[in-house]
Amino acid sequence: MDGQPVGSRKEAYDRDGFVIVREFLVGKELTTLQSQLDRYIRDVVPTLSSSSAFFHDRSRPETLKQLQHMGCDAFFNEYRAHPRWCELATELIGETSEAQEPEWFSKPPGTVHVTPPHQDNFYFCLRPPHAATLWLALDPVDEENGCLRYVRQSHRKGIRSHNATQVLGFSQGIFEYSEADQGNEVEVTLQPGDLAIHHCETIHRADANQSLVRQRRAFAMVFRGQSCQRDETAFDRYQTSVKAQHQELGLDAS
Ligand SMILES: O=C(O)CCC(=O)C(=O)O
Repeated sequence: MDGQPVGSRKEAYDRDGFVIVREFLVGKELTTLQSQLDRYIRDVVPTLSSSSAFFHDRSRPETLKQLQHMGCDAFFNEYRAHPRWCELATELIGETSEAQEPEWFSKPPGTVHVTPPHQDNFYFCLRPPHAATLWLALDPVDEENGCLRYVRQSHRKGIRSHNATQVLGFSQGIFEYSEADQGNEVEVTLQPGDLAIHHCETIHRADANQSLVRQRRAFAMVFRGQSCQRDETAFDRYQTSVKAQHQELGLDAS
């Protein structure tokens, strides 16, 4: 996707279920975040349980593909309150919003790792669905290395049925992903420091990284509006399916 959407950011987000903010982080702010991520991966990841750091192959550190629960680290816990992120999330969600624990996503070159079509709120179970994911590119991201693909306006049509996948980190996906969904996909091409923001009910997916040399890394924070409540029954159901997947894959319980 090239250029800014027509209209204000909030209008585009409400209409399409996503919006792109180019050069959201530049210069020292971007390099500081990148060097803190390097530190975290070097010093903290080796101490984490297998449910906080996902690898394609744990014996090969270069195959690290996803980090969650990053609030265990002082820098990343404080980063949740970063004013520019909080102000943008509050503007788009339309109410005061708070960041959850930061996450990191990677599709290391030479691995086959697709992101199945899904809606984040199938996982979060928030009512009303006043939440958004802010996804910051750390590398140039395009079709070759597995850019995000959003289904335009899918956030207005409710939660679709999801089924268990074999993909660690994305335990549930939409199996009935139609040609119409594919026809409404928007490919999100980004440069490092560009930000893609999606509503928690926007369907999105990504292909595997086809390149054998290019990285495809991103840092993300989910923001929840203050009016959101978690539907605990639905969330328990989801957690049970995640635990079953982790057990099947031989990961630590948590
Ligand atoms: O980076 C990816 O491929 C997936 C990210 C994602 O699904 C999300 O942040 O909601």
